[in-house]
Amino acid sequence: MEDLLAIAAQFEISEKITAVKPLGEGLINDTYKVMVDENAEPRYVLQHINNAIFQDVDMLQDNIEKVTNHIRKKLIDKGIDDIDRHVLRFIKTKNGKNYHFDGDKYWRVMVFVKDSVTYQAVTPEYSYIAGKSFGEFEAMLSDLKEPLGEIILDFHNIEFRLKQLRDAVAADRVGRVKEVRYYIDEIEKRAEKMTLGERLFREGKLPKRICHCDTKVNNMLFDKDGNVLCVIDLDTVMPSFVFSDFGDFLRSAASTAAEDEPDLSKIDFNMEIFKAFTKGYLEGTKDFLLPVEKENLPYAAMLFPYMQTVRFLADYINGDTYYKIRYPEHNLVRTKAQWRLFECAEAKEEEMRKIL
Ligand code: GN1
Ligand code: MG
Repeated sequence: MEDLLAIAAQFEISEKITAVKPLGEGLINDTYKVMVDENAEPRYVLQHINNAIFQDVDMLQDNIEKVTNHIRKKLIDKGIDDIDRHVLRFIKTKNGKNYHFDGDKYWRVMVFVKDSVTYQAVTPEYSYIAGKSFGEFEAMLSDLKEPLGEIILDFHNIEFRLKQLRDAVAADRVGRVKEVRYYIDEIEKRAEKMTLGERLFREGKLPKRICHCDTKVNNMLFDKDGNVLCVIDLDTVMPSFVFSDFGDFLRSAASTAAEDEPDLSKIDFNMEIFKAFTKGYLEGTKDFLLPVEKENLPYAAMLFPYMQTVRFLADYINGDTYYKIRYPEHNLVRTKAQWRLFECAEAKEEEMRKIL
């Protein structure tokens, strides 16, 4: 175990750090809270950047710096005070860098957002607010002039994700394919339908915009009165279809159970959440959203449980090399849960279109 106190001490932190403790439940990076007073809220957040996944840490941190600076300027222009609660602020190292490399691992530090809470599940009311906030996040970034690097190539490209699954199946590295044949076949039956977005893009009909690309419920900070403070987990901010932010939020928010719920009977796609989130999102994006984007929001709601099934399943077949797992079958359980969610969303496609 590394000396987390010593790592935190590499950053421009003037207070005396008293403790560093685990925080949150991301599947990729390891996150810690940095305490300067045991009886108060944490003051900073320390993160170990998963360098196997984010291989270009310079690009990663530069992207985040461009995004947060851009948003900060907009908020200042709008006269918002308490800026550090409305956009993440990263702390430089004592050498003026935006991350620290300890010879083995990469680390970064940001300010802990005061008096903030995260949720694993939301009500329709909170979904409406979240829809508006993610829409406004995209709107704020729509005039970002500096180009962002594509931090994970083809991150939300479903054709690419299907190819990864097919490669995993062909290699069958750990002999798990026979056990999951049913899911592979069901996925393949929908492959044509679910790759619509990539086709529209090639035909020049669908744009890419700067999106968050990890709009899970727990990537949004709320204050104690239910107002959204800011969006966190900015690693994957990059050009994508707006379907990414819309679909991935509903994948976590509209699901009536966790993404790794073993009891499939508990999983459904909640239309009240869909309705409320869509209303907020359409308000937040009213200045730029094209008809082709709006029309295909029900497709986006199906695409993300579908894509996440493909990703969890590929990782299971590959022998669990990407996502953190807590038990050997974890990626299989996740696959089944996401597939059930996909089927529920698919069954409600018409209803979604009517609501729109
Ligand atoms: C990962 O790091 P975390 O848990 O916020 C993943 C997302 C998946 C999600 C599934 C870089 O996000 O794409 O949707 O797990 N992030 C990356 O829970 O792959
Ligand atoms: Mg996260």
